[in-house]
Formats: sequence, C-alpha cells, structure tokens
Amino acid sequence: MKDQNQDLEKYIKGRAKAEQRKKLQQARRKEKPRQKSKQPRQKDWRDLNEESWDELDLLEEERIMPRGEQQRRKNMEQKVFEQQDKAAQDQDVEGPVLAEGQRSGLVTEISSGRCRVLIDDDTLLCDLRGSLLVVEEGYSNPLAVGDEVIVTVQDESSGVVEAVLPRRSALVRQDVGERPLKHIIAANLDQVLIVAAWLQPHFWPELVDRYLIAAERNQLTPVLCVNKIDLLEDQIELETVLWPYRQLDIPILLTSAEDSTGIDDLRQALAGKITALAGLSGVGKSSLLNAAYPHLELRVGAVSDDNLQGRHTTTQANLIHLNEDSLVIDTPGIRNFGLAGLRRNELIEHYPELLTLAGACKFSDCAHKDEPGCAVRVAVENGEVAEGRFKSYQKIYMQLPA
Ligand SMILES: Nc1nc2c(ncn2[C@@H]2O[C@H](COP(=O)(O)OP(=O)(O)O)[C@@H](O)[C@H]2O)c(=O)[nH]1
Ligand SMILES: [Mg+2]
Ligand SMILES: [Zn+2]
Repeated sequence: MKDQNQDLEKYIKGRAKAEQRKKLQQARRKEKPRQKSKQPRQKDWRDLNEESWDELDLLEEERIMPRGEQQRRKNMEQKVFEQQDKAAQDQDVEGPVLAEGQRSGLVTEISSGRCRVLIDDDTLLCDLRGSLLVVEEGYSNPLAVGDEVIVTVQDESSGVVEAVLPRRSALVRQDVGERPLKHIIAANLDQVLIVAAWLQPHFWPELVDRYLIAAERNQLTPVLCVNKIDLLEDQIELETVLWPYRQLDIPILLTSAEDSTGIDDLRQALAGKITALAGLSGVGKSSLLNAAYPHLELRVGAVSDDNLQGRHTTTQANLIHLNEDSLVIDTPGIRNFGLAGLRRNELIEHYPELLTLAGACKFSDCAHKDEPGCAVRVAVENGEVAEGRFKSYQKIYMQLPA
C-alpha cells in the first residue's frame, strides 16, 4: 500500500505546483494586460515570444513538460481525484489511496494495444483501457516505456492499464503524417548516455552531435561515453577529437568493457537515474552494462530484438533494470528522430561555439559556407573552433528543411 500512496502523494505535489504556476501566470497577465484591439506589429510578436521564454525559464517543470502534457495532466487529475474520493468513501480511511484492486507500476515494454508493467517484483501483461487508446491531444501513442501507470490487477500475470501518471520528461519524435502528432519514445528520463566507440566502429562526430541535439531538444542531460578505449594508441588524437566537447562541459567517460577502464565511473553516472542509451550497434553498449552490472547477462553482439514485437521493432524502446533505483532505456531509433522538426536556421543554436561567432559575420543571413567575411569560417581556419564540429554542422544543415 505504501508505494501506491507515494505515487499519489507525488501526484498531489504536482497538482500543488500546477496551482502555483497558474497563479503566477494570472499575476503576470494582470501585470501586463493584453491589448487586443491593437494590430500586432512584428515587435509585439517578438515581445510575446520573449515573455513566454522567460516564463519557461522560470518554471523548470513546465519546460520539461512536453506539449499536450498539460491537458493530459488536467484530465488525469480529474480521474485520479474522483478515484481517490470514491476509494476514501468506500474504505473510510484518511489520505489518498488507489481504488480496490488497483496498483501502480512501471511500463517496461510496449506493443500495439498491450504492454508489460512491473509491479514490485512481478511483471504483468496488460491491456490498455479503451479510453486510453483514443489518440491524445498531440500524441500518436497513449503511453511509453518508462511511464508510471495505474493498473487494475486481474491475476498474478495480467491486468488493465487505467491511467498514465504525469510524466517528468519524455523523449519524443515527430510522427510523419498529415497531422503534426508526436510519438513518445520513452518517458520519465533523466539523461542520455551517448555511447561511441573509439574504434570498431570509428568515432563519428556527426552522430555524437546529432545525439547531443536530440538530448538538448528533449531537455535531457547528455553524458558522452567513449568506449573501446583499450584500442587507443595515441592519447593526443583522442583529446583532439574530444576538446570541443570538453569545452561544452559535457561529462565524458572513457571506458573499456574489455579491460574495465572507467566502469566505476560509468556505474556512478548511471546511479539513481533513468538513462536513455544512444549509440550505434556494435559500440559496446551491452558489454558496458554487463561489465558494470554483471547480473544482467545481456547478449553481446546482438541487436536488441527480443521484445514483444519481435525483430522488426528497431525503434522500440527497451527497459533494463540495473538495480533498485537505476534504469536504462535502450532506444535503437534515436538516430532518426532527434532532429525531426528542426529547421536550418535553428541548428546553430545547438552549436554554441559557432553561435557566438556568427554575430560577427558580414552578412546577417550568412550560411557560413563560402560567403565573404564569414567569421565562423575564419575561426575554423585559425583553429579556434574544432573543424569536426563545423563539418558536422554543415552536414546536418544540408539535411534539414529550410
Ligand atoms: N576491444 C573492445 N571491444 C569491445 C569493447 N566493448 C565491446 N566490445 C566488443 O564489441 C562488440 C559489440 O559489443 P556489444 O556490447 O554487443 O555492442 P552493442 O551493439 O552496442 O550492444 C562485441 O564483439 C564486444 O566484444 C571494448 O571496450 N573494447
Ligand atoms: Mg547490444
Ligand atoms: Zn558566417
């Protein structure tokens, strides 16, 4: 009973925060009444944007909430509190409790219409309540791996998911289709562990940068892990590749699953967190987790295909329990969704070292290719900016819509 109460307590705290937020917003609105009658000029639009960014910065929680989550949260609140009231009446006890026969748990796997939910030490195969299957505002899927859910338990191995508890964060990709829907890859993540190999396969800066952008766009902390460091021959070569990332203050782990270099650091980086794993097949993700947590016995040299949907689910997230309070979510599809919705002119915001230079370019719309007076190119030629970063910027730029 205690765990369930904790979930609801968390929920109530969330509601209190939402209240606070609303009050703050109302107060701000009073302070700056809208001038509806006036035709908006370009500048007014800009002011409005700036103001809303301001607000987002102030309200950390809001910032990490995906679009549409607010409405979902409202609906959820209603459901949970109705449930709570009913349960409290039925059982005549104080404080919030789940309804009879309901438990809360963690979604560990998903396939269309069904999922696995971990409740204490049991995994239940669950159907989704019909009302959940209705496409939610802005989302193409009702729940994701990492979601905390309320389940009506049917027997020791099955149940029905009734509701999804509010998410702390979500890794989302834009769905291709007529409507601008978002697909939730995984929920409640804290960070992204970007795993690259030094060799076999060769370190690939463009892919690392793509993952960094994906992390940033989802408000997740990145950690860069360079594995197979046992294959390194030239330390200077490594540091040349890594210095732009060190300058960006991205935590970097140098590891080897082969000789156990950096495995303690890795364990420490993962402790108490829910971490999304990103990295090419073969860089050593499974080997690293095995080295850090030998009980896992993950298959090495295998593409993760042993889930509910079989081998076709290359974009399906997969949840791995490291220990009591540390989880990893393997997200094979991350390479493809990180940049969805990003436009060319927004890309440079993800390259802070280039962004600070761009202001000094001769032309304000400089694409930093071969324009005269390009400050970015000059800085690259002078070695002030890492060439690898500039190259990846150019490559990704060309792949983005204008
Ligand atoms: N030399 C070396 N090989 C490694 C290391 N880590 C993994 N490998 C090898 O790389 C291959 C792929 O490893 P795996 O863990 O399956 O990669 P994953 O696809 O990212 O999960 C296997 O043959 C491993 O033995 C390492 O640190 N050093
Ligand atoms: Mg693997
Ligand atoms: Zn330029």
